[in-house]
Amino acid sequence: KATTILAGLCLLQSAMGLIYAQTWQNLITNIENRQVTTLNGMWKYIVDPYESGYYDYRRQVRDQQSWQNTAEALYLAHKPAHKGERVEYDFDKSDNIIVPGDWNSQKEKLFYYEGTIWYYKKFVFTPTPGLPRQFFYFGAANYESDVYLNGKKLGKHIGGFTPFNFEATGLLKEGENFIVVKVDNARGLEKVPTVNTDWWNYGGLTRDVLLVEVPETYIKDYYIQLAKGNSELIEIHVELDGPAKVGQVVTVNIPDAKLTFTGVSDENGVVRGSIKARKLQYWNPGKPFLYDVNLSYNGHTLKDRIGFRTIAVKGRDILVNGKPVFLRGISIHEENPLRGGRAYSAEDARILLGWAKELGCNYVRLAHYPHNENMVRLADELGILVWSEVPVYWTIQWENQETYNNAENQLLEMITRDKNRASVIIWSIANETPVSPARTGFLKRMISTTREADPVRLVSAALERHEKPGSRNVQIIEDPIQDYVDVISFNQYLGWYSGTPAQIMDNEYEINYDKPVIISELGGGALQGFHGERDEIWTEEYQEWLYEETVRMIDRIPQLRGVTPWILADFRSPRRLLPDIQDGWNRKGLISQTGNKKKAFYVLKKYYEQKAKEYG
Ligand code: GCB
Repeated sequence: KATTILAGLCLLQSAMGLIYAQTWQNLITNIENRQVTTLNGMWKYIVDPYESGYYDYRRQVRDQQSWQNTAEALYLAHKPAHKGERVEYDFDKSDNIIVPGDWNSQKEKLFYYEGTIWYYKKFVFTPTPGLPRQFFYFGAANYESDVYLNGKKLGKHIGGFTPFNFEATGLLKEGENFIVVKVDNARGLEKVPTVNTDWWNYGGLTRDVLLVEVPETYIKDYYIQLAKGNSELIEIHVELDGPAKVGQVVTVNIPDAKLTFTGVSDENGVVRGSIKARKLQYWNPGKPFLYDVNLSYNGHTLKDRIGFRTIAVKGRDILVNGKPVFLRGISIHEENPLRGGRAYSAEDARILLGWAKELGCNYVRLAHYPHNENMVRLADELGILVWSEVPVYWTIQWENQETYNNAENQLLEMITRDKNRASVIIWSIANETPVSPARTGFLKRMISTTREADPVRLVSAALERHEKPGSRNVQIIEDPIQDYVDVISFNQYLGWYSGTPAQIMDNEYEINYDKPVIISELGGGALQGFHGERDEIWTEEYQEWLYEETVRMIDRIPQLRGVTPWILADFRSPRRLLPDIQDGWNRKGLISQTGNKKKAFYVLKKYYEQKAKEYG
């Protein structure tokens, strides 16, 4: 009997683990076109490094106990009822912080802080007639979030760069309510990413916080994209959620293409089908076209703007709408160097993608985690192709099942949010991971999950190059994962982490795959404004020379179909310790933290002008 109970407990535990880990299943998409009330703006916050608002002195989680200690459980936001009552916190007397935004760049004393901060906001809720269900939606919060409404727990989310939502129907009161969010950005070996990265661990409610109102049964998510390898067939998949989700009529209308689709939902609330579309105007890089799309159900309409294009690999070519492209790219971190801190706004996205356009890019690598939705929405508008990645970076715990569940959930949250964006063509499942059987097994599972979730887009991973044994200058690409991806990608720092720019041209690549190749990183550091001879490291001249030699050398790789040098702009990293040069910044940017272009910027720009001509 004891074993059955134990088994039952284990099941329960893993079921709870699943609830936490699989938040992607609840994700509401196309948030910007829904009925939302913003909770952005001023919030109160309490720094709680020992998490005493969360754990009691026996380290029991307070919100899992039947009796809640009003004096210490911060999420209750309790106020003393009489002058003798002990309450050991007070949100009203605490400092303010702006949401969205990381805490590190807003508060000097929190610059290096890693741990728990409690966010608190009071707001007035007035129900909207006809929209009886409410959800709290978070664009992202780094890294772990526990959300409480009026003292009641709504849920927990893990992962710092993907959206999530929790239902609040029945718990919101007409009039005043309060929401408390515990955000913890402590790093951990088992987390995704793990303790070791090369970027700043910005903590907090880093993206929008919104209250979303929807009908009782509503369109939760959908997929409206060209079928694989077919430029004349639009595949449609719409998911309803709610008590009446079965047997409902859903319409998808694309007025400018004169197309209408009508379908009836199955026992899971899903409508599946396709429409022939003979005279579509396609979305192309540099020449984007977006159609207005209206999804209707039971008198409610949800709007989106969707581009249609095919994406495929044929031999060594990457084909967009059947035409070979060269991906003139740049890697980008989600950071606004001018302001310092995480990028979060549409304005930030305009600055970053504006710089990429100036450089002559038709493509960007959004490293090393999913960026905010503004970025991909703007890429759709501007006609810039996108590589989108999950933070499976360096040395994740490959043998830990929880780590896998977490990585997979982040992957599925990314795909769920962005699967209708024409700009996104490649899902990347990892960056620079050390080859081992456990790691290869982990990544293979990630690849099959990606293909199941999105059968159309390409899959890749930023892997590594190696020196061919017995040779000093032959670089080989040898990784069992390359057999499973559509595009061979690797990072290479010849002339920086190995050798000098003078030696770059001595190298040759031997790539034994008949697939397109993208170099996902290359580059070197320079302090903008620091000048000297080209062989003096950290000067703009050194970086310029490194770029000149690198583009010459890689241009000899016959399968080369794209490159995303590292990186658009200098970004903060705690690993970068050299005084007067780095001062906590990775200096591989082509643009400085003050927005000034370094000399190497123009080398790459020139290379891209040549590539644009070659590919017409
Ligand atoms: C890499 C990593 C990237 C680092 C970069 C560097 O290979 O993928 O995250 O920032 O090198 O600057 O060393």
